[in-house]
Amino acid sequence: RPVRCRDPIGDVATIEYVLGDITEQEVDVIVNAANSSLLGGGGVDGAIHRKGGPEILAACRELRAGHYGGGLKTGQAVATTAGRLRARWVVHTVGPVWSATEDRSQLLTDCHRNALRVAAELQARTIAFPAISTGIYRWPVEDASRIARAAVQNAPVELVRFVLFDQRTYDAFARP
Ligand code: AR6
Repeated sequence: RPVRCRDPIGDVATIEYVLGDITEQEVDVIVNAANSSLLGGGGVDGAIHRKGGPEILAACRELRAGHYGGGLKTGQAVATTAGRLRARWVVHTVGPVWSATEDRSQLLTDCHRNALRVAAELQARTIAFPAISTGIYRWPVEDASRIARAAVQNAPVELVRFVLFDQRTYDAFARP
């Protein structure tokens, strides 16, 4: 059963935290923690393509054949259909790989802000984010949660939902 927690400091958009699977969410936009190829991968990316079906990959291939011939750069975001998912769109973004020697936090902020901008352009009102970069890209979850929460302040939508896949990640994000 999803656990919900309302963020008391979110001012414009409601910000909530759910322990669960992002592919199940009934929101306008689901954000995918993709890679620059846009052609799929593991983690949440793999789950979105598996459950959303081949229409999403077909749309990604079209992007690669057109404006995104060189792939999607880290921090940028682009929308496709959500295929068979309950959401209307998937917004793909590429998180930075964690680095112990270089501060890449602006790129993690950019992921969130650019995904929100694309969502607003689509006139989406509700959006769900996974914990971008905290899996295969190894970003420490406490630090990633601080950056992600700050990045969605004053979001141009009605609802921002962070969907966290395990208890430890949920606890980091939902902490007051
Ligand atoms: N719902 C919500 N969160 C999930 C789900 C799900 N169904 N599945 C995994 N997570 P990751 P990254 C969590 O690795 O670190 C891919 O191969 C997961 O537990 O998916 O940004 C891409 O193609 C973790 O908390 O994304 C890239 O190559 C969070 O989602 C690379 O991984 C992010 O983990 C991107 O790595």
